[in-house]
Amino acid sequence: MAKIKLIFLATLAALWAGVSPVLSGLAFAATSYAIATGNNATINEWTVCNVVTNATGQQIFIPTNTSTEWAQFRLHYPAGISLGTCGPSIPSYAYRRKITINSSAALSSYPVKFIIDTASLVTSGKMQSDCDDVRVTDSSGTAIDFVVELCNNANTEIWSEVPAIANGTTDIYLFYGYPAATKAGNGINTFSYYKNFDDGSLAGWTRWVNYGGGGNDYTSTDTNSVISISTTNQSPPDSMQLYGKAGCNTPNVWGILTMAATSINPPSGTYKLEYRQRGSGGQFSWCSGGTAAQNDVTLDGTVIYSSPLCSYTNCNTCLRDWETAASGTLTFTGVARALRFRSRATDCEVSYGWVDDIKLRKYYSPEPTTSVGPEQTI
Ligand SMILES: [Ca+2]
Ligand SMILES: [Ca+2]
Ligand SMILES: [Ca+2]
Repeated sequence: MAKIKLIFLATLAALWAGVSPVLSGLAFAATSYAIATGNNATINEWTVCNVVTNATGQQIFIPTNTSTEWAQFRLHYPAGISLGTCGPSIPSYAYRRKITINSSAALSSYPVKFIIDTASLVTSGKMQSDCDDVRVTDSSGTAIDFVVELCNNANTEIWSEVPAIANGTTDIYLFYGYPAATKAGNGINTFSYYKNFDDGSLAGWTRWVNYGGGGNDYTSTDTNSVISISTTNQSPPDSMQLYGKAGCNTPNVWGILTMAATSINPPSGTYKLEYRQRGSGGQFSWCSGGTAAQNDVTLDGTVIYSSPLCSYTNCNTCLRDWETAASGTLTFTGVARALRFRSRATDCEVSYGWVDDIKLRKYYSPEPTTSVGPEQTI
């Protein structure tokens, strides 16, 4: 019995290490109790709140989300201690998670990304299979712009344009669990430029042909040059397809097929371009001797990203499968610039690929990091 008591005291001491103001005069209450109105939870499991405060609001307990810790708390709940505010709520929503942003600078209207396994949430019936019930708010519950990419996936990316990020930590909240919710949020409101082609439209994009010095298969009417919205064999669906073939009779001359958006003109500042790509380059052509194929991106004619150079000799290793590609740091000064995605090939080679989820976003280095808190039942 004495040994058990010692273990208990040691555990309690460790549990309350650093919170000495409340160690004296503990009065243990019953092992079950209600939470004050407004905390939106019941303390019958260990994912209710992330912070517990005493009667004066002093933080005294930060559960690490282990059943042992919460069991200790339940058994030895001191009088005069109440749960801190768990966080905002949205009517009809069942679940909430706190997303903690860590930043080394104060940033405004800055898009941050966090990753969450929505496939598991869909499987367990907690989230709509199309992620329509996803919402994001700031710490006061005010809705903020967001977009969901790769819904129903183990690595769903949710980008949120946070109005004010502090130098230090900033909390935002993810909500889900409302079967009647309709889709909200979009990339256009979240980023400085966004295109995911999910509307099946190439509006805003024009085909821009460059012979790269004389390639002979790329013309605006050549059937070897294909630009389309494609939904075939793709995940995610609905992306921009670029396809082209270089001439076989003009060796060592690039043919270039380009889709251009010339209206990229965000406020002055530092940015990064990011997008997904699949199957870029490296496809063996029906002619022998194809030597090079490549997709790249230019801004005012300067290459800001290149896929690996591929040919029939390394075709298998060159295949890409919805990898995320990104430019380096980009500077805009309030002048519209020409953004172009190019499919390039030379010497009988074929280059094709798909591009999706194109986003131009504010960029600060080092980028803020995010961590996703445990699910809280509202
Ligand atoms: Ca739905
Ligand atoms: Ca916005
Ligand atoms: Ca898409």
